[in-house]
Amino acid sequence: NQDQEQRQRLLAAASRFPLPSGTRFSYGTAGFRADGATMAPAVCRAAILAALRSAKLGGAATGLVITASHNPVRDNGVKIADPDGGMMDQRWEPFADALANAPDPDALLQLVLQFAKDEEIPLGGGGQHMAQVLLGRDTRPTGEYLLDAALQGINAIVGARAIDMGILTTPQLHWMVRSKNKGIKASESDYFTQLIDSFRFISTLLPAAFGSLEELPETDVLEFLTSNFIRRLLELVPKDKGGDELAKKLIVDGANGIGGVKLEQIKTELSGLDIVVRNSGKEGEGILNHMCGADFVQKERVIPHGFSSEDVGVRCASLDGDADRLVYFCMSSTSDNRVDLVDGDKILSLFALFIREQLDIINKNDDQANRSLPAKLGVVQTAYANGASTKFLKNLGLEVALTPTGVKYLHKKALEYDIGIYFEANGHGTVLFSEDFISQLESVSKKLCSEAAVAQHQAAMRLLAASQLINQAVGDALSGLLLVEAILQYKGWSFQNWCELYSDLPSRQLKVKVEDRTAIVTTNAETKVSQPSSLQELIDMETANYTHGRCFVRPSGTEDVVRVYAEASTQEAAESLAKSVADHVERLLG
Ligand code: G16
Repeated sequence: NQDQEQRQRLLAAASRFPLPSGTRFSYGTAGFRADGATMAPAVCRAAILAALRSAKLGGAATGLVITASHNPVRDNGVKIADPDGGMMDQRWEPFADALANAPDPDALLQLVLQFAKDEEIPLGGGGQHMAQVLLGRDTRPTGEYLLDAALQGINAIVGARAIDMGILTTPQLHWMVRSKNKGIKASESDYFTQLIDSFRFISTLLPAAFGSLEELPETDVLEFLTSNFIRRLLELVPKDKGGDELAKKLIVDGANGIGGVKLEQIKTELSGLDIVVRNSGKEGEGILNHMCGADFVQKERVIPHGFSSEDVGVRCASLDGDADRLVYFCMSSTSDNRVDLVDGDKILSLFALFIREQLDIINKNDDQANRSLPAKLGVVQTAYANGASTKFLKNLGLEVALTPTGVKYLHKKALEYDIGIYFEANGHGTVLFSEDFISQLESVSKKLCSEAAVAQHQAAMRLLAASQLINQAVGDALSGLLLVEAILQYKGWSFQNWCELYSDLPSRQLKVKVEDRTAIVTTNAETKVSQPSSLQELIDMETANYTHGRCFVRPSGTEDVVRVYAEASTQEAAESLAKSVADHVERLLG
């Protein structure tokens, strides 16, 4: 019978990928990660979990991406997407941990049966497709082998269907999961169309194209969500308004990962941009994330591999290995190997400025109590946010919230706002527009249209297009890059204008290898150490020696290291503070 078949399938999958003795997986900042060659048991079990999660939620699609993102090429891992496209609900993390570490097939079977009972998950294939999981993977050599482990994990749940979407960026897969569950077309070409159309709309078309607003067709929310409206608008626009003659050069470091590959596919359709991809992942160009990519550039602030003196003065961007992080940089010379960095904090600041500007245009002349579009706009950062950025955002009058590291925390917080902008300094983030706010924006834009309030109407349209462009599921380097470029084009800003929004406080980040990084426990959004108790006293003591000193330590959730972050009034001071605290960490835990 079906119950029997369910048991047998689980036992078979667990026996196929046994957990080697002594192995322990831990669900970290963004799922499981380890040496790729050891990951099959964790991937198979994470896939069982993704299928169970789908079954629990009435068969809504979940997602699983095989990637270790910014980690070295030999590593691999899994990220799990919930039906809304965000990271898996944190309440399931303890089960994910237990499942990944079940010592033998029988223990795994009992764990699943008990969990299914507790969570009232229907098992045994009651419906035709009681669960579906979309699968994606990055370009790592262990990806294909681990895909097989994932397929077997999904097949271990009777009635579950695996849909392999191929080699993708992590945010593409998250976007597909979200779109599929909303009943929107969810292929890669739909993703590209949405990005390209909304980018063109904000950057070049809207400011210039419409002499008469009578030409604008009626809209509704669904049309916006499917992007048809933007398509129709583009059809109305004369072909010569594309702005290609002013194309600006942008060099993109693809980290030798999947992001560069995807950008190559769409770059010729991005009007106003002349994109050159370096570290594109092509044979012979270099190793994934090695001396290149967003993590390298943001942490080391040096010129990535593949760039030369010919690139001095050109605006450059770096993606990470699975293209969910984005930073910008520019080289003023090659003599000292340094770059001027625009990190996630400054991307956030640009987005916040743009959005605030559009809201102000819409609400122009309306008094505080009687705004056309009252909006709760909030920003979310982590302890890594440069102090100067937080000050800048607060000076704009914005509410700034702090969460622990990990998009799963920032995303959740950002959902509390009408427009929630979240970014980690490392370049991972996005802008979330609530559906209720989108509806309001749409009706306001219609009203403004009939009143022929041109500037206000256009501002509303820009925000609607931004909500289309920027990935609503998760941080996405490609959509982030296009929103940055659209805003820079719209504002007529250079890299320098953007850089000068504020000056970063000098900072330094170090990694310390210790025996057991979990010995460090933090509190207050990771700004303080609670264990070992003496460590916080030592950090406070060191920090007190520096003007504008700030320092914290936390165990990484993606690498086997403790991270130390320090800020101070000079670069030397920041380096010295980080170093002295790193020494304490090493002495206490080494
Ligand atoms: C992941 C998470 C990010 C986090 C980063 C570093 O990024 O998605 O939210 O900032 O790890 O985390 P940790 O400091 O705990 O190692 P990615 O790009 O590697 O997936």
